[in-house]
Amino acid sequence: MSPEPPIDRTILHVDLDAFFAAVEQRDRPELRGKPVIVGGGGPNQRGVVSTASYEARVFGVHSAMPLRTAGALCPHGIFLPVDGRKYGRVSKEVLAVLRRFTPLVEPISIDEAFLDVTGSRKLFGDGETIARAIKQAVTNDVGLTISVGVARTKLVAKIASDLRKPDGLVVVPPGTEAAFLAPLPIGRLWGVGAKSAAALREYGVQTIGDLAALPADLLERRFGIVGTSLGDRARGLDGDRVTGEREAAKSIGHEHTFDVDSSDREVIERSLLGLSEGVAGRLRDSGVKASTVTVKIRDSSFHTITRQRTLREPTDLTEPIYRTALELARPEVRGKKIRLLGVTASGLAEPDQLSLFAADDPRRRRAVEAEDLVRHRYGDRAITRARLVRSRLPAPFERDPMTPVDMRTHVRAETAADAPAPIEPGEEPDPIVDDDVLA
Ligand code: DCP
Ligand code: MG
Repeated sequence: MSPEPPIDRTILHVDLDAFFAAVEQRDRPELRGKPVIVGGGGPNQRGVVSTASYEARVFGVHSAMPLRTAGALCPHGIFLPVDGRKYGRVSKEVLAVLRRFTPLVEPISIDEAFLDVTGSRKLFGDGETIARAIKQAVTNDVGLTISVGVARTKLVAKIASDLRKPDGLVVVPPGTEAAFLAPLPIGRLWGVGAKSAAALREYGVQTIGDLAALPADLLERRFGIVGTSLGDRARGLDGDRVTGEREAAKSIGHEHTFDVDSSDREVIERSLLGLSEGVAGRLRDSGVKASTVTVKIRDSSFHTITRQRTLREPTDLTEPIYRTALELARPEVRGKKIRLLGVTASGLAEPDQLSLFAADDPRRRRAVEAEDLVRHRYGDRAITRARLVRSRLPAPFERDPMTPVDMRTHVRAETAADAPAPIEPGEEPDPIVDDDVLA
């Protein structure tokens, strides 16, 4: 059962350079060549950096860093709020360019995608030629630069695209995967985070080459099936296929695990409110409305239930989501110690598919838009209803990773705001691409 991929496959991994910051620099020429930091209202605000232009990275600023730290490192930085809708639109434009080269485009976050161009080579030339053409087309048509990795496998292509950022192009010819990977630090391998790296260091493994050289049976004995797969990947073998377009997101959900299991009604209701607020905010950021609300309740014995209800009309506002979640949860939490609560909105549709969109009270909508502005500028915590103020809920709430609707999937776990919920017994691990397999 060798995972060796067919020798003639050509996979591209495309990743936009300093995406959010690059869009701002594109749209405001006066920002070009300047240290631009996207992620909040200013250097002394709460929240974290979403991304920094390469000019700002020179000062040590990077994604997921507290804005305050960024302000200290880069006092002349230009701090801008996150304009999620705009980046979403630009992301779609880039995908449209990519699809001119192959129908097999698999977006994996807001700014990266895999392409299988095997079938396009007759028409467009070899992998490198196609990569150059795509870079040119994205620059011409969208006004942004991308970095591209070309390889026989997704794993190697992804590592390659990251090696010469920005505006990079790295081609790994078939058969040279293992040699290409060997000198790289182990952390470059997909699925190897800090914990895995530490476990592997016990075996003297520093580089991917060290890992590839470990006997397969040792890896299997020590790490089970994950170990076998790690060994294969270290040799550049992975049979993972480009799956074409993923389905659009079907739901947006937030979950919260209590530090201490709680039966306190106030605590439970405040949590539901916070979760509903987070979900509604993301619906608005994504420009969709939801027609179904689901609550998930896990008690101290790990017994988990979900309850679902369809709304009378689709919404992207906190109140109807909260009200429904509360009604669904109330009878279920009574007399129990609650470990985890989740609120999920599904049945998503874009407003132009919904004749009811215009039915909102325009004043209410303006107020919500103002809230969103503050939330984007100062972080999710800035908007707190009176009831949430005294709560000690960690903010912002944990997200479902991997919802292509906002496609901030590979937002790394070090972003406190986006740390994936810990995997608990009886729960399927979430399909996070950057997850640490041995953690
Ligand atoms: N992002 C975020 N929070 C993070 C990481 C990323 O909000 N912790 C957002 C902002 C980025 C976008 O996702 O612009 C893409 O993430 P990348 O990791 O690809 O980072 P960039 O595209 O900004 O930079 P690079 O040139 O390193 O790809
Ligand atoms: Mg990027």
